[in-house]
Amino acid sequence: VVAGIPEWTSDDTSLRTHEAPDWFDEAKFGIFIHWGVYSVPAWAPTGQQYAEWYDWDLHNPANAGSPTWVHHLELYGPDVVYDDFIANWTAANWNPDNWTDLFHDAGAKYFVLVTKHHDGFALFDTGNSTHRNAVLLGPKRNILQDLFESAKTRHPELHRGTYFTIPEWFNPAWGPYGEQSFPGMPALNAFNGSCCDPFTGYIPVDNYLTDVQKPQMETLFYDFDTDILWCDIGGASIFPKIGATWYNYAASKGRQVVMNNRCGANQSDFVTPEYATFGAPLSQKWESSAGMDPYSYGYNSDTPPDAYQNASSIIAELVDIVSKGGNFLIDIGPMQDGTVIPEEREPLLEVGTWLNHSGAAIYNTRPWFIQPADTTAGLTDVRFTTTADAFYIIAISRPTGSLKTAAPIPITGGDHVVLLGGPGNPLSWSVADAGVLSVDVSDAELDMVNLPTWAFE
Ligand code: FUL
Repeated sequence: VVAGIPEWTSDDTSLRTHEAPDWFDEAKFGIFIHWGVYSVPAWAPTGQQYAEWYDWDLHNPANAGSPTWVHHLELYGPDVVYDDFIANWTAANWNPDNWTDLFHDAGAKYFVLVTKHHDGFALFDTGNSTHRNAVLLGPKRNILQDLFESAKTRHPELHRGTYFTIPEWFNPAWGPYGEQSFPGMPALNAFNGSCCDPFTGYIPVDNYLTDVQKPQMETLFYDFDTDILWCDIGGASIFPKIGATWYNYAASKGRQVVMNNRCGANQSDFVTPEYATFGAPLSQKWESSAGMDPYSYGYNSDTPPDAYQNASSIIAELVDIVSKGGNFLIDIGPMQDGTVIPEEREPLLEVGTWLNHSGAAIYNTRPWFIQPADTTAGLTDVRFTTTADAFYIIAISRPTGSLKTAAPIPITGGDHVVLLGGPGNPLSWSVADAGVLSVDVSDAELDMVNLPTWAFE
């Protein structure tokens, strides 16, 4: 029991009192990692389907004839099944330090590793719940452990999170619950009318919830001390029965943990729009996620290099999201050997450079949202954030002339305005009309920075 912190119990009334902690709200920017067996075939029709859904597109009879199914038949023939790719997931060039350095250099404050996607293949030791994992098969490494250890050692300030799917495609033990989450899910893997690839690594269990989900979630909670339980899909879930014990455990260690809205519970600490955003702040914390690929979290070899998001568009999205109270979880999809392709790595490093000079307008801020948000004179596209004693204006498009806020700003007592990332000289400004702020901008200065950001403090 920790003074001042309630003991959670496994009922909705109690669990509803749990909220996203301040560190999560203030972090704003995280990195998502989708890396698994699906990184071997690494294919989907670009812009239309997630490459990490390969197994589903291939083996659900309802998807016979899908672009992925056709691609697979042409390239590998009908006898190769998804689980045949397991042996080709080598992680041969994977150095977790390169990844955690990248997260840090990108300016992220947390990361979320996919520890088990819907294909049911875990990236950690799953004990006797299944042998379908990266310790025994494929890379033969405890990926989750190696990544968390690297982060702990090199960048302990990074919060460490875990994505965990609630259902599993084709797992015979999920079968009884299957239709709830994946309508049309067949009981067996079938391909091309014939049947069946085994669900490699499967150990027969009596109950998916108590014999698979429970021990695996508890491994994430207690062996890995995850800060973020980022569930997916929802549906039949053990979480409501075991979440309170996790919260109490974390609190007893002085940690505050957070869970999303896909855990199969009646409550959540934050909501998770996917490749989408909101038009205004919400009453609840939210976090938007997206791949740097136009429409895939896992690596898609079909995507042309110039289709990936560049740094300016990532920053613009981050700014937009943060100005409405959200976090941005941007995803990388490494290749099967562990390489992060330059199309994903380089923009992230540029985002880090921008955050280095302008991050004060992002981290630890609150939204200052006015309707309409983007009518500041001289700008077509502008966003605002604030702290107790600073006010930030971020221009998504290049402004001309002077800036003037469309409403009184939320702080008083500022005594200078500076362009972050600029030469540092104070700019001329004025506050009139009960708090409306005007700032003179110079073209020469604007040439120096991408997404110029002004601080009034
Ligand atoms: C979705 C999944 O189905 C996608 O593959 C991806 O993991 C995304 C973050 O969540 O629901």
